[in-house]
Amino acid sequence: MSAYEVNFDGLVGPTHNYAGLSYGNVASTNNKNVVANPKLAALQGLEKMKALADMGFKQGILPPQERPCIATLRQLGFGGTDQQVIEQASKQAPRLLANASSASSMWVANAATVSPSADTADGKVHFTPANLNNKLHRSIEHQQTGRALAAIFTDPAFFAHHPALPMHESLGDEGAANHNRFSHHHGAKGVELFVYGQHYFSDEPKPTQFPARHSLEASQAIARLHGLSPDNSVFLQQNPDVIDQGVFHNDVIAVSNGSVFFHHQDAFYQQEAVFDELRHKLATLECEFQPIEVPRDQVSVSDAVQTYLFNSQLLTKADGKMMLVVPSEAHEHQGVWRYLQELVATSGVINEVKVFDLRESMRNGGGPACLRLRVALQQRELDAVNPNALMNDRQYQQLVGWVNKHYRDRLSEHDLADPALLVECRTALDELTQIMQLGSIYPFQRI
Ligand code: SUG
Repeated sequence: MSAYEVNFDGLVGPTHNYAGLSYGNVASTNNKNVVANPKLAALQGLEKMKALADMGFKQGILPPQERPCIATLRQLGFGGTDQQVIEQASKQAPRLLANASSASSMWVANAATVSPSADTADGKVHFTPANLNNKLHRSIEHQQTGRALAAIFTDPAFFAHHPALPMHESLGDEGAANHNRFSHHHGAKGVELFVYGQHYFSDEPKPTQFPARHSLEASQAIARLHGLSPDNSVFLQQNPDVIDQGVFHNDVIAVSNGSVFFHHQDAFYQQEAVFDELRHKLATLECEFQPIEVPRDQVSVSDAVQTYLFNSQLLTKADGKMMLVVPSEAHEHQGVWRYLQELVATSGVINEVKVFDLRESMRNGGGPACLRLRVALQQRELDAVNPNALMNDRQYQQLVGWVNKHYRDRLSEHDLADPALLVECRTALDELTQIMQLGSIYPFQRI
């Protein structure tokens, strides 16, 4: 039976802005207070989804969340009407309001970890929303993420949904951005590679400047919950030095597809032993591990962070060759672009590069790979997915019209105090639940 990798992209929400909320994410810090264009951001994302769908790749859509998150602000003691909650928060605690207003759920590579049915003990696709506990604005995403996933992957015969892990640094979980899967083809049993920033309960090295958001303890818990076995799970530590240089998620420095692992020479700590383990476990599945290592003298870690070369999507085309989807920043950098030209000419595996302008998301540290959650599905599982969450001409036209109707083309941190923004967001999401047939996944009162 056929199987596919479906890339579900996060639809950018109406409150997309630059508030500098993510310490350790260089782009987020550097672009604090830049005026954002939510409409353009959402349209850039939709354009990527549509272009990939048109090329024949299976493409899904994940809805944004309600922001500002009134429930969070109420939990923090702001009361009265929703408008009064925003007014008080903007006067008394504008940084809390900024955290409650972020559209960060767009980066769905952090939404959850997904294990395909070929890998799990019960033969179901398993989902665990990431707790994202390292950043306040992201720690409030997981419940709504769980509701959205459950509204799209509904059938319990095929899909198993877990709650997020407990909210503590020792169990910090950033989801699929730190998760790679290797397999012969998308439907075959694979080996799942969990990359973590720190082994919390240990004396192993840790970054000294920026936080290690993701722990080994979290990765091991997810592997247990998803029913993976020691034969098909492997754990690898990120190099703490690269975290300190701005590699806050592993997908900023590595990307996998099939049996290929495209990664930077400095990405990992004690790489060799773990690569041997991967090679060995894959060999038992008759799959040959193919690492492609980018040397630091061709692309520095700083170039990788600046251009997001590795935050690319590596996709298998109909002819079996692979295409790398990169952001325009990688095209504009001479050295990185030279490297890519050489790669395409010589690698034999990756023979095409496709460039997308995702500047609005990139300014917050989110490239092509951050915007998508990979879900490998067998045909019967794909048939069970809510069809309105899949991209096609009709959904594209509807969503472009929806964005143009509801989104602002200018948003600064100052604008977050405007109570009209909440009404706009709710009106937009109310209409979106109908376009995507999501049922009542949003907790707010219908307008
Ligand atoms: O978690 N940025 C996100 C970017 C996430 C990128 N995802 C992956 N690498 N998979 C983050 O740091 C910035 C929001 C702000 O500053 O307003 C932000 O949350």
